[in-house]
Amino acid sequence: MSESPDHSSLAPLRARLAAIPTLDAEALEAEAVALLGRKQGELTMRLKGLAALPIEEKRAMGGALNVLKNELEAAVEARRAELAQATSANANRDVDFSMPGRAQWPGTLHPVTVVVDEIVEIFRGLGFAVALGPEAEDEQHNFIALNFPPDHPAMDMHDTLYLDPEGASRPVGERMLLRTHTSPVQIRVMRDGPPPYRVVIPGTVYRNDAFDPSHAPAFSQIEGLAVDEGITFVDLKATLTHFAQRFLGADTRVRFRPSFFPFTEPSAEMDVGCRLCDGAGCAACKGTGWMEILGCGMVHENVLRDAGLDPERWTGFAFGMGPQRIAMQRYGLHDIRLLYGGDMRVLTQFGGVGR
Ligand code: 2NM
Repeated sequence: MSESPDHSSLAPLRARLAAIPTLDAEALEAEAVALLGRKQGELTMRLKGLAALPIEEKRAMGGALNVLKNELEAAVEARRAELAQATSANANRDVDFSMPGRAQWPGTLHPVTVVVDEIVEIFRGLGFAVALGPEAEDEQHNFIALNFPPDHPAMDMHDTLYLDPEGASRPVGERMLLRTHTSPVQIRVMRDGPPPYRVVIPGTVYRNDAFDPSHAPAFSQIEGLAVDEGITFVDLKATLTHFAQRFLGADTRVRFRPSFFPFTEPSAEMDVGCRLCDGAGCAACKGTGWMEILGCGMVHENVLRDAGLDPERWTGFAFGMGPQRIAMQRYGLHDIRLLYGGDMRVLTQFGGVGR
């Protein structure tokens, strides 16, 4: 190409060279005739026109036309070859190149996954590691090691999904069940080796509840545990306040209310200022100006002792929260069932991308 003299009268022909149709055999052959046809072809006509030119111009233009003719012939041949290949590759296929493409349908993360990932990332930033454990547990890890008294109502068949009904005859403590919280994983962490521990445990937990607007038989939980020398309620408050402000915004207000759990003493619920009414009181916060976001407390000394830790040396705090409830608060959903069954309206509105 670089050999061809730059002659402006050849520009329109060069433009047609670039535009030779690629996918339409009929149009290609018509253009080949229009350009290179022996009788009326554009190039033939120009070559014939050379006769009228003075000798100097005749030589220059003749050379340029011959170069262009070679290029045009090569280009037409190349397009013919491309077409032949495309045609044979698709010979046995019913391909319609004019059909519009199918719309892309990229997947999204479930809104609960988005919430779980965000929570885990905040605690990872504080030095917490992720720990995981089995969903089929024994009563020992799920209840007894957590300071539940043997007659606690949560251990009733009405509340907990027991596995292997014949195994109900096993000794209390050895019966198998679907874990009702992720706390048994904390027990496993503590029995696995000496403190310090800083772990968060995301996972699915099970209760003997039917689906209704506020209950599901299987749902997610995230719990956390920090045990070390000298950990106090101040560490609990500072850590969980930091979490709330990272998760909901730096201006988020928190309050701790006394509560009760068998495995912590003292125990508390942490509320955050309602974002919808800014604390004034609305339907979302039932007029209180506050929304409960998690439960927490200092690990009960019975739990530490049972896990082989001396409560005079080691202390710790623990907490637990429900990502479905948090996702419902965040996305304004009033029925937990919307988060189950892959409802595309929920997934496309509130789901996230990437992981
Ligand atoms: C909660 C609230 C408060 C908790 C305690 C423990 C353990 F194993 F360390 F004793 N695990 N999880 C805990 C404490 C969980 O969930 C609402």
